[in-house]
Amino acid sequence: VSRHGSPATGTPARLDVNEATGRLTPATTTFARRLADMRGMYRDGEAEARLLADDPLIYEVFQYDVPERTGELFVCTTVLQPGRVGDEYFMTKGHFHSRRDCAETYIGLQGAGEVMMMRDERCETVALAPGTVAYVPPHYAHRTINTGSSPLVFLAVYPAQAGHDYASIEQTGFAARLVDRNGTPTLVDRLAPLS
Ligand code: M6P
Ligand code: ZN
Repeated sequence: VSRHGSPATGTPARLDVNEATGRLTPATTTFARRLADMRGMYRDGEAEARLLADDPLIYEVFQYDVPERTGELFVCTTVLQPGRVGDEYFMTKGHFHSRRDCAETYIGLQGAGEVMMMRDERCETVALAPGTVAYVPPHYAHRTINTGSSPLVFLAVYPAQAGHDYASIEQTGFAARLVDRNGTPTLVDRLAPLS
């Protein structure tokens, strides 16, 4: 899946967000990640294997591309489905920015979830919902997690030169996980035993 489509020309634009679907128009890049696209990222391998038979859609991204130069801003929406792999909530892959000095802002539009952020192997979460803004400072890896029962939709804005560094998240993951413990989203260590 191509991460970037054709860049818009950098002229004034109006973008529309469909409140029901989260779809951004116009979007020059759209991509979807299914469970098979993030194999090994959830703790419960048996639950993952069971779900892979249907390979559920986890999330879609609708992005308005701009030239990848300093000063430009990417704008995109993400629609993250509700669900769990074992006791672990559906989540995005998560990434650092290739340019570590680039921040990001998430604006909640629908649903309820958390943004997990990590620096130096320490994780914290910030709630994301309609009417809230989560600020991801430079140098923090970030991932969103849907803790609700409907799609989590949010708008992201980030510097065009930021880039996505997935490698370290694919190798060692985040230091913490967000799991359902008797109906309550609970932050546990990455290696905590399955409940
Ligand atoms: C947000 C932004 C995007 C990111 C997307 C999905 O919309 O941070 O840059 O691509 O979430 O997250 P990921 O790239 O980690 O799969
Ligand atoms: Zn980012």
